[in-house]
Amino acid sequence: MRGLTRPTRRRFGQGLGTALALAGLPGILRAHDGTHEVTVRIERFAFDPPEIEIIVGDSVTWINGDVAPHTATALSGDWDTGNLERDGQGRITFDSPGEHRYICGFHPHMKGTVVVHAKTDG
Ligand SMILES: [Cu+2]
Repeated sequence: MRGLTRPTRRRFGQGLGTALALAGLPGILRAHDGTHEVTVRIERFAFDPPEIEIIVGDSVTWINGDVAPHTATALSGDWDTGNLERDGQGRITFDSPGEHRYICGFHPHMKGTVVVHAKTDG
């Protein structure tokens, strides 16, 4: 950092702030080693199971067993698996506690919930 001009330093600071803000969003970060993986099947235009509970740091993989394409898309807009063709998989890692309701982007009547619990001590 030594020797940087002031405008350069300010730009660097802004960039870092943006990166940290993105890192704080659930679902943006990739899975860490040693965390749990949970699978949600998509069958007959439904998420199975429709509600799951996980711990911070866990990942959820959606697998589409239908011929029709589906997505798992957070109502908050924070995360989205993107289009999943038949047998396609989409994986999201949850890095902060909260309740995430989601739908299929193609079929909004398909609803699911991911409840992310904080890590407990011990
Ligand atoms: Cu769908």
